[in-house]
Amino acid sequence: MAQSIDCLATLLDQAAFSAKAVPQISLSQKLSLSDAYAIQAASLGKRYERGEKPTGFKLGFTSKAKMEQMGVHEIIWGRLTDQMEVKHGEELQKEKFIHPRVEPEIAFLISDRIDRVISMEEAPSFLKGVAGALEVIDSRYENFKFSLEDVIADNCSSTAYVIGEWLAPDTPFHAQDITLQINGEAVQQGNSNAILGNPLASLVEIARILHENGEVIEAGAVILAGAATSAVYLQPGDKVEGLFEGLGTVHLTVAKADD
Ligand code: OOG
Ligand code: MG
Repeated sequence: MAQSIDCLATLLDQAAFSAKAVPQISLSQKLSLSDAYAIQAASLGKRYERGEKPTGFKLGFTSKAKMEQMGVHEIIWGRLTDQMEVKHGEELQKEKFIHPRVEPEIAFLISDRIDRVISMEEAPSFLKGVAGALEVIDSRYENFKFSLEDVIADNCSSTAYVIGEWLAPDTPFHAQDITLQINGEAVQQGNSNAILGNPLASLVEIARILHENGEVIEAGAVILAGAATSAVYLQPGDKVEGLFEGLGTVHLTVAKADD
């Protein structure tokens, strides 16, 4: 018998909480897109009950590199919480995750509540800041494999994020080179225009999708525009740097295995 939305939300929440992978839901039951977003909302509800606070939204599969790496070709969105934010100088404990990967992103800080569709021309007026960022994703599914509906239900693999220094919103972030470096070696290279042609399009897109879903973006929210390159698995002791042309460097350290 098919499991209920709430059972599946508990399954995914527990998988994240205990860092233990579960089989893909789509292998045993059919989910619609609206079921998938309902599971996501219900599983986040469990985090809020434990005291986590929403901090914003993320988009996924906004670049070709990501779509091809994961075999999903539609834009998805997920929810960020304060517990996912890696504070300055904090190390990531790999054992708290299943199989974490890191990817470079552009982040926006929202200045005013957005509760409607906005155009590309007016999008800059909703920005309080822009920054380079690193997102850590950790699919709760075995082997990091999923269908479109599976990954949406799993809050789009969201697990942690680091934001670089917030810069003025008129700092150029379009068509800027991005390099993901691990232990001093460039492991991914891309450009911010790989994100929907311009990362600002991610903001326009999420405003539209959230409006259709009856959700709003609050002032002070963080938006992760989606990775510009493929994601790379993290190992204990890794020193990760996102080098963002015009936006500076974002650092993330994974604790050594014996720390
Ligand atoms: C899903 C999340 C995708 C992005 O930036 O494209 C994403 C995944 O790849 O596990 O965060
Ligand atoms: Mg991402």
